Amino acid sequence: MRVFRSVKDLGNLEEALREAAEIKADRFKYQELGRNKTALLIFFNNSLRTRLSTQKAAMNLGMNVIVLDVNQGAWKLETERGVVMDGDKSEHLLEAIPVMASYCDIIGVRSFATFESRENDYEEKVLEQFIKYSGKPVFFMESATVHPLQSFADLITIEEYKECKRPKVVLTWAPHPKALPQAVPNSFAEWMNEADVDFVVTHPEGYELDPQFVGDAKVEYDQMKAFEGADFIYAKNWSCPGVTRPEDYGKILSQDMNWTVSQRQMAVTNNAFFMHCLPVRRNMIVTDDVIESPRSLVIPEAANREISATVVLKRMLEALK
Ligand code: AN0
Ligand code: CP
Repeated sequence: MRVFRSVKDLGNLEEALREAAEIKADRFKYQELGRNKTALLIFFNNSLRTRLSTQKAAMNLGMNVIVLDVNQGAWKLETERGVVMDGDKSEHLLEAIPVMASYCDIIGVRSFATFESRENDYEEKVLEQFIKYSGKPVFFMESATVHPLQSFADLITIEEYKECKRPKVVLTWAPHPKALPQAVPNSFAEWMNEADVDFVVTHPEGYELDPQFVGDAKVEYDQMKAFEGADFIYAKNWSCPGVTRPEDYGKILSQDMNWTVSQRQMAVTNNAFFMHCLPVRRNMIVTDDVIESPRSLVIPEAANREISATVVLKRMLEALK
């Protein structure tokens, strides 16, 4: 695997899930694979889980790890070609990428949507430059539009906890005070479309996800209806994807607290498990009692980030040979 951004990069999904289970049973099984190999993890944005779980995954495989917070201590990077660099940015990505690549074997990048332009974000301008100019395998640690390590961990978690063969999984929008990217719901929808689940998305009007990710998944605008009989509730806020009205891209269209996941909605589910990628704002996205309930999976879900990252790095190391 040279690039990891999509569910399709894993090939056969059942096989990938079997590999995840194998690694979870013995996470040091491939400790020799990463000997004298270096992973460079580059963060343009904050992180708790991705930073720690990916470092742990690399260590499971015997790799060395370098972590760089671009905005803390490194030179500020220009990402657009052709600009006169007379502002606060001292270095261009076009030099920085090959330099960084010269010190490592595999590169992970976190670079969120900026919301400055829907086109730039959805063309993945930053990540595409890393792929093009690094000459190294690149994995996405949440880009402008996708968060595949999260969705893989989410799918592993659903596999572990499901109580029937084909569970009903509901992705629900929930309110948040700040405009958040669409990367997590985009990827979650993309991965659920490939998984053996009955997948439903619910959100207020105007929050329609990009068709390349949501495909022909069922969209139900009535949240209570969507929750009926659900086995898994996956909550997340996202800002306007700008599908129907491009001028609204990245805007907050609703802060309706009726969408906060509480016992009121959970009561109509099939005793559903609650999931969220974290970090989560309590009593905006989900009430204290739901996130603290015995059916809340947020902690094992986050723990599975180590597993998804170990599988991905293992496959990238195998492709280096
Ligand atoms: C980010 C987001 O919503 O994409 C990261 C989630 C993993 N969340 C925040 O910025 C709060
Ligand atoms: N879920 C997730 O990616 O968390 P971080 O932003 O803390 O890495």
